[in-house]
Amino acid sequence: HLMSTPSPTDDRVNIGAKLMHGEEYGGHAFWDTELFCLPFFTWVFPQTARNLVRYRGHLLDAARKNARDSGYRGAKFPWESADTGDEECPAWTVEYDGTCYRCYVADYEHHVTAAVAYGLYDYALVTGDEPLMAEFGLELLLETARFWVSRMVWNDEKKRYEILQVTGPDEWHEPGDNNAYTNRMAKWNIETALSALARMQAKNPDLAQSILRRIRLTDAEMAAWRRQADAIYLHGETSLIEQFDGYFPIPDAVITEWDEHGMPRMPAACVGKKGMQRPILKQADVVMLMKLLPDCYDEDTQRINFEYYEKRTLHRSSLSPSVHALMGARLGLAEHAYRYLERSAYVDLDNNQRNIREGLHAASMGGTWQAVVMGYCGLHLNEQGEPAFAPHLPPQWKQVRFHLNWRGKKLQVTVKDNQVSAIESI
Ligand code: IFM
Repeated sequence: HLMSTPSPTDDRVNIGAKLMHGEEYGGHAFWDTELFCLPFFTWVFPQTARNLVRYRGHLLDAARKNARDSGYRGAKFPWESADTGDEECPAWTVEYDGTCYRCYVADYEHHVTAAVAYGLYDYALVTGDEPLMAEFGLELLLETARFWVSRMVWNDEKKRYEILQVTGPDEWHEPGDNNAYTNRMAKWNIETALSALARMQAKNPDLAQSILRRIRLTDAEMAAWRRQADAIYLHGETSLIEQFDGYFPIPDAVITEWDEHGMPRMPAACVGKKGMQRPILKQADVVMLMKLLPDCYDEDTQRINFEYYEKRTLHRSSLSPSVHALMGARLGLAEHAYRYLERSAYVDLDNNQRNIREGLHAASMGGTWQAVVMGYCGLHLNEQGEPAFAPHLPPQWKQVRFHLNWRGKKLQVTVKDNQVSAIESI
């Protein structure tokens, strides 16, 4: 199903959240593409991945216009994207019972911009696609960084930069100040853009210079970026991380019951409460951050946050279980995390989100692949930038076999008894 919409020959198509199988979300592309689906293509079908990344490259000018229209600088990608790159997310939706609902996600969910940058950067890292970085990749990283710099405000009392009125991946707390995921990804975006620029300056100074001239980026502006990235508020990088300012004081409640599909039920104390009145999350937020930037958090911190937020996450978005499956496997909780893998893999077969009438779940499919290959089999890039594995197979699996495309070579990888072999295949 994942293969049904992106194309190895067409860089003007993307992956609708419901693939070709339903009308929900109008076929629009979300952050689902970069963070959930793209890794599968990057590692297995890099030509298709390249086209998915180029899709965003074509829409860089539209993203610059989106930023300007919202009063920011740089490039701000839309929450929902289609051919023009304009924001396609409706401000109002009509619900099944005929009532109208004011939808704020496009107003507050700015984290999609960091996701686009992350997907591109990860694709380039894995494939070594320098021509793409030269063509528009570096420019996209710099322009998205510029957006984040303009999105921050200085808090003079606390002597730090902040991002106010924003929603992270968990859409049930909308909006909050200093969402930990968004602030950290903004910092990542700025720092990554600057280090990618430094690498290009060392390798191809003329090209780097011409990109800087084209986007009128000066040393003085970049020095200010560095200061802002250093001074953005992060809720700490060790121990329990507060999802956003004011999350911890919300009267606490934890999940204690599950339905027949193993999906958590809303704690009784929270029934009838909404948004900021309850601590229950729709989907992984801090845990998602640790999945994306594992090197920024030590193992204890990852475990503490996984265990805390797991008890408060309802997984009402199909994007959520695969993140918990992957993180659980990485943290050595392979058996415990297996329930999340099942929820992700069977989302459409079991209809465990109860919305199959609206279409299949693309992000769940990409997330399931990542949970198996990157979580249970532990695929990652090692310090030399080569594929490496740290498997944690659950006891009920004897062996896992899958294919990768590593820089033009087709590899057949077998993980058995936690030993890995990779042979070139035709
Ligand atoms: O992008 C997701 C979002 O995170 C949760 N609601 C559905 C969107 C499309 O899948």
